[in-house]
Order: sequence, then C-alpha cells, then structure tokens
Amino acid sequence: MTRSVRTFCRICEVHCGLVVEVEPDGSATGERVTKVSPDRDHPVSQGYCCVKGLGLGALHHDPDRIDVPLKRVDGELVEIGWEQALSEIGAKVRSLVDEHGPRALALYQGNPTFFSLQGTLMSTAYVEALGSPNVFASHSIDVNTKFHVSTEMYGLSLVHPVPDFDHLELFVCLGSNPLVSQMSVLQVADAAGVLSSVVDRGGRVVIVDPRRTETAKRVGEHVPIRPGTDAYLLAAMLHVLTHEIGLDLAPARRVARGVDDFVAAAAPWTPERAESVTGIAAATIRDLATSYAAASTGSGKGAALYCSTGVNMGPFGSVAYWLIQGSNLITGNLDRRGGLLVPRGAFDTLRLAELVGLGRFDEHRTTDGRWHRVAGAFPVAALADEITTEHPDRVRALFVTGGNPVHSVPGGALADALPRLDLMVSVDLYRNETAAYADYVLPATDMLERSDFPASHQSLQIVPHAQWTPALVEPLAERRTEWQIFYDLAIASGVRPFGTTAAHVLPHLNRLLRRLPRSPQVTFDHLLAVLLRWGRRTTLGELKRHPEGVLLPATEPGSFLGRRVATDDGLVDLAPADLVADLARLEASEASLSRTGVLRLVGRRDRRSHNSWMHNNPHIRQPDGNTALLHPDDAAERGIADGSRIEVSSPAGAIEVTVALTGDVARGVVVVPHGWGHATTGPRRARALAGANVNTVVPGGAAQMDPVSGQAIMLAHEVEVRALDRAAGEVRVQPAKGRTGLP
Ligand SMILES: Nc1nc2c(c(=O)[nH]1)N[C@H]1C(S)=C(S)[C@@H](COP(=O)(O)OP(=O)(O)OC[C@H]3O[C@@H](n4cnc5c(=O)[nH]c(N)nc54)[C@H](O)[C@@H]3O)O[C@H]1N2
Ligand SMILES: Nc1nc2c(c(=O)[nH]1)N[C@H]1C(S)=C(S)[C@@H](COP(=O)(O)OP(=O)(O)OC[C@H]3O[C@@H](n4cnc5c(=O)[nH]c(N)nc54)[C@H](O)[C@@H]3O)O[C@H]1N2
Ligand code: SF4
Ligand SMILES: [Mo]
Repeated sequence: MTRSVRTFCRICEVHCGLVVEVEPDGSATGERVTKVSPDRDHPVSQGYCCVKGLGLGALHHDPDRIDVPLKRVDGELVEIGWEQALSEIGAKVRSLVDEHGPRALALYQGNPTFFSLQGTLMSTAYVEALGSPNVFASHSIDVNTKFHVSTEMYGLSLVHPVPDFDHLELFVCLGSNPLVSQMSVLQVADAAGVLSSVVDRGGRVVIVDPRRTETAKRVGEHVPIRPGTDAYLLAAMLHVLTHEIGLDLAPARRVARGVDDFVAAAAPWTPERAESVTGIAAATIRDLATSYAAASTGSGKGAALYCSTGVNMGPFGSVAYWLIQGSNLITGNLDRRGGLLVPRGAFDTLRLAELVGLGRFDEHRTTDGRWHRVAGAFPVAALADEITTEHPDRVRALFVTGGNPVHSVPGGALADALPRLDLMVSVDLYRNETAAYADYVLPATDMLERSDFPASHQSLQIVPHAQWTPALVEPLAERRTEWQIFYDLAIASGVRPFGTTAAHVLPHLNRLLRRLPRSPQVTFDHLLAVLLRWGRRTTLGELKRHPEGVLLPATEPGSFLGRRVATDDGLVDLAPADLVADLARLEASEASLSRTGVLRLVGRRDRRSHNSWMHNNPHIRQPDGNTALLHPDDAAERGIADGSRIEVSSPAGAIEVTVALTGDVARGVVVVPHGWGHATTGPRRARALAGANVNTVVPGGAAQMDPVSGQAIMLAHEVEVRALDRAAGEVRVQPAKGRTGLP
C-alpha cells in the first residue's frame, strides 16, 4: 500500500515541510520513494520549498550513491564489509593514537553535518572520547566571523539576533541573495517573499551587493558596493549616527559595556572617506544612516542591519559583524519589536554540548598556538599545516563527514597535505573530490533514512517551531547513520563515546549516555526525548502526534538583554579587545581596496545546486557549469566577448570558464560560483558537467584568514582575467591530483 509520510528537508536552513510518498516494489527493502511534495500543512513553510528538496527521492535512489563500505587496494576503491572496515579503521586509529598521542586524530565536519543532530553529536563524541581536540568544521569557510563575534559580545557562539520582519520599517541586507540562498544564520521560509511583504506594507529594503542579484531585481533598492569594503560602509554609518546625528547612548550604557570604545571605532570614517573605498556616494551613506536612525528612534517602528556570506567571507568579516551587532544595539533595535529578537528554541541549543559532556577542548589551540576553536572547531584553513608541519602532535588520521574540503577550502593546500596522512576516511553519500584521497569511504544514510531534530537552527527561527521526523524508509543496501557509524568506530577504537561526561551534566542524561546500548538509533531518540523534556516547551510525544510540526511561543521582545546575555557580568561587550585592535587593518587596507582598474573575485549560488553536492541529482535540471559574470566595459578593455572562454587567475592558480557579460555586475568585479569542477573526480553524472573549481584561484593559508576568527578570506581577492582562443564548450581538463583509482 502507498504510504504518505511527513518530514522536513535538511539541505538549507529553511527546513521546509515535505510530504513523501512511498510505494511497495520488488526491491531489497520492498519500497520505493515515488514522490516528494511540499507540505501545505506545515505551520511555517506552508507549502514553500525548492527543487533541491523535491529531489530528495532521486537522491535516495541515485545509483551513483555509495551503498557499501569501500577500501583502497592498489589505488582502487573496492567493496568490503562493515565488520572489516570498522575493525581495520578502529585498529589503525588505536595504534596511531597509542604511538603519537590523541592529536594524531582529526575530524572535519562539513556543512550537511550540522543539519543532522545524529551526525554532529556522535562524530564529535568519537574524537573527544579518544582525547583529541582536533575538530575542524565548514563553518570556518562560512560564518566563523559571526560565531566568534557573538562569543565575545554575548558569551555564546550561537546567539544571532534575527530580524522581526513582521514589524520592522527598514531592513539593510549586506552580502546575501535571499531569493536564491534563503539566507543564512536565520531560519525563514520564502525569504524573498518575506522581504517583499516588508516593502508591500510600506517598509524599506536595501540590498547592498556588488551584483544586482536576483533578489535586488525583485525587491527593494540596490546599492552596489566594491567587494570587501562593507566594514568601511558600516563604520561610516556608525560615524553619522554617533558623530553627526548624536544618537542618545544612555540606553545602550545600561545593557552594554565598552560603548565609548565602540563609538570611537567610527571616528575616522567619515562618509566622504568611506566613499573612496566602498564606491558608495557619501550622500547615499548619509541617507542610509539617517533612515536607520529615524526608523529606530522616536515613532520609528524599528530597523535591522543584517549581513551574510558576502561579508563573512570578505577581508573584514568579524569587524563588519561586530559593527552590525553594535549598531543594532546602540540604536535600540536589539531585543525590541520591529528590531531584532533572540529566539530560544525547544531546548537550549547553546548548552547542548555542555549538557552531553562535549566541548571540553575549547581552550585548546592549533599546534602552532595560532588558532583557537570557534563554536567547537578549529579553522579548516589551518588543517593542511596541522597535517604537514613536523610536530609530535601532527595530524595523521583524518575523518571527513558530510564535507568536501578538497573542493570547498581555498588554495588547494589540502590536496597536497592529504596524501601525507596514514589514514583518511570519508563518510559521505557520494565519492566526492575529497574521497579521491580516502583509504576508506563509508556509506552514510540520507535524510529520508534517519530520524532527526533540527537542533542547530532552533535559536535562529523567525517563527519558533519544533518538528521531529522519523526515518521514513529503511536504509538502502549497507548505508548507516553517522550516529551508528561513529558509535561503532568508537567501540572499534577501544573507547566509549561520551565516555568522559563532566560532573555538571544532568544526572539522568549522563546515565542514559553511559548506558548507550547497541541499538544506536533507539538511543538517539531517547536522548532527544530527554533534551526536549529538559527544555519544557514540547515533548517528543507531542512531536510524534504532530508530524507536520508544532508552533512554539513567539519570541518576546525584552527577553534577552539583562536576562540571557551569557557574559560574566550579563552585559553585552561592545568593545572586545581583538576586534578593536583589528580596526588597524581597515586603515592598512584602505589604499589597496580603493584601487580601481583591477578585478576582484566574488561568488554566486544557484537555486539548483548546493555548494558542491547537488550536481549528480537526476531530478534536477543542472545549470550549465559555473559561468562567470563580467561587466561589458571590463570585458571590452580585455578583448573578451560574451559567451567566450576566459582564464581567471591569481598567484594561487588558474581556471577556465565561460563568461557572460552583464551590466548587473559592478565594474571591477568578476563573479564565479563555487562548488563546480568535478571533471576528473566526483560522482559520475556531475563529472559530465562543465565547470571549474574556483577555489583553485582563491588563495589560501594563514595569510588569507581573518586574524580574529580564523574564517578563510574567500572574497574580494584581486584576480586577472584574460580571453582564451577556445570556443565555448571546448574544455581542457586538468589532471586530478590525489590517489586515483576512481572508475
Ligand atoms: N540554492 C542554494 N542555496 C543555498 C546554498 C547553495 O549553494 N545553493 N548554500 C547554502 C549555504 S551553505 C549558505 S552559507 C547560504 C549563504 O547564503 P548567502 O549568504 O545569501 O549567499 P549568496 O547567495 O552566495 O549571497 C552572497 C552575496 O554576497 C555578494 N557579495 C560578494 N562580495 C560581497 C561584498 O564584499 N560585499 C557585499 N555586500 N556583498 C558581497 C554576492 O554578490 C552574493 O550576491 O546559502 C545556503 N543556501
Ligand atoms: N570559493 C568559495 N568556497 C566556498 C564557498 C563560497 O561561497 N566560495 N562557500 C562555502 C560555504 S558557505 C560552505 S557551507 C562550504 C561547504 O563545504 P563542505 O561542507 O566542505 O562541502 P559541501 O560541498 O557542502 O559538501 C557536502 C558533502 O556532504 C555530503 N552529504 C550530503 N548529505 C550528507 C549526509 O547526510 N551525511 C553525510 N555523511 N554526507 C552528506 C555530500 O555528498 C557532499 O559530498 O563551502 C564553502 N566554500
Ligand atoms: S533546500 Fe529547498 S526544500 Fe530544502 S530546506 Fe532549503 S528551500 Fe526548503
Ligand atoms: Mo555555508
């Protein structure tokens, strides 16, 4: 009989409600996913979703998925059984840790890991149980800036006030393309629709972006900016607020410390001075700042400044986020209706690690002493050095779960470093580019095959709600959940995960974790039930009765400041020392960022792909590779024709892509999407697509990391662009690095 079951998508932050139809068939599991549709009864997404979510059935049945454990033998990946894989890997890890100490072991958690509570918890528990602090994560090539700044200002990495879109009067959006990406570090369904409704009720939406994006074409006003210069714009807006308008700072002083030092940060940056760096007219900067002040004070209904990856990945991601958070606070918008609110979630995600006894390595640093952990992980841009630098503690065994760092990290250093490992294990759905370096590739379940609760996003919800999903179907073939894989790896390595829970952990949770039985799937739901009971806002029983999800109480204005700020004195720190010190870089980079006549590299996302991993999905009509975008005048100066092949290069490397000329892109900017270039490695269907990996051109290494947060600087680098003689479609494939042996 056909079953129709409810679940939610876990590809991006929206977590859209979905209805999945499953029909009996003659396969090994006896069932087939026949249809995925949006769930109109979902209390928040209400029928909204995108093609990636609708492709989950095709992802589940994709014949190119890895279905059994693989081991590299004489360069080839060959099929082996789970018993063999676990015992061999466990024994190798044990001997490396015994010989070289716990830091020989490292883990990289990629983006999908954080959309799987099972994967996040158990993979972390595995390395921590072996005594290693070496967790690296994709948030250091995405949002480390935000996590670091919030840790300093609010005492917790996951506090990110979310805009009150229903009431605000002005929304300034820097470095995000909501229509395509659905934004990040906040959870809102149909982001562009929500922004349109702000405009429809008379509000103002300003999109600050070097490109007239899909979003900017549909909603609000577009303000083009020179790449990498948002911090100068924000400093100049703060200058107008504090040095020209003379904002009343008394309310800020009651809830924050460091107000004067924060205001002083803006002193040098007059709108006139910022104009020559940002390319935004001083009058426009003044207009933005005065509208912001007017919307925030007196009878103003509230305003919010927001930034996303276009700022995070730039040269001043941390300073920019700090200026945004501080400006939202001193204008009185933080924790007020119409400004920004701080949601709680069904339980306190922020204390989750502490609760389950993880995160005990937060004081540790990389072996060179240079980088600290942010939100529980070291920056992945430092990983290559941790592998290659001669040191007793150098990394010798690496697990990569739900990630593709060879592709996603700039500079290419990992491709040179990974062959130096004694053991490399990839846990993934596909043989991606990183798996080309793996000794073992282990098949993970996809989201239809595992139960879940979206813990890492619950404190970022515009509309607070909770939803639990069961595993909808039996795992196909030999696929296993990360919960089970890393649990079994721990046992095979001679340790128990969560084995060292600290004394402050809730006693009943501690007991539960210690009893972790052999059926890990059952245990995950037990753990979740305890966490939800502890949060007192809903129960697992209630979520099971309402598979479409339940609404939680709306976030109350006034519930954060003076109540939930987690700094020692309960005050927001408006002037963390490292951020104040980093202001010197603004002065130092002013001249180089003001340079005209050069081209700076930025990125772009596509509705149909997700970083490097939707390109194999047969349900999705794939884009034609990663076409670069260039302004016609910049093209003319270089003799480049529309639709021709170009070379984009930097001292780090060069790629060939096809170019489209468009006035949507500001002068001095070249746009190349990331995640492409699977030509010689990567899953089968994706390999057939044109495209090149832009991270070959983006320079990597310590010099290209945000000094305060360790975030890789991936935008606004100067690049050369030149015409190639080749016709469009004619591709020269560069040989792959790494251990080969892929079919
Ligand atoms: N369809 C789809 N959706 C996705 C993803 C995907 O790959 N595909 N990825 C998901 C992930 S992992 C994330 S983190 C989020 C990211 O979500 P967003 O942060 O919204 O990411 P983008 O869509 O890349 O938008 C970034 C914008 O910043 C602009 N930009 C570049 N440089 C600068 C600059 O210096 N200043 C300013 N002001 N703007 C600049 C770019 O032109 C671009 O329009 O999206 C998520 N959603
Ligand atoms: N130049 C440049 N580089 C960028 C960016 C950019 O804008 N420009 N964006 C950055 C951003 S925002 C991000 S988040 C990173 C992403 O960087 P990564 O997380 O390192 O890489 P992804 O491409 O997201 O690869 C995710 C992998 O997880 C696998 N996967 C999917 N679901 C599951 C699952 O349930 N379990 C397991 N085990 N595996 C699964 C997929 O098959 C895929 O191989 O890339 C960053 N890199
Ligand atoms: S990928 Fe698409 S369907 Fe999935 S959560 Fe994001 S917007 Fe929704
Ligand atoms: Mo991301």
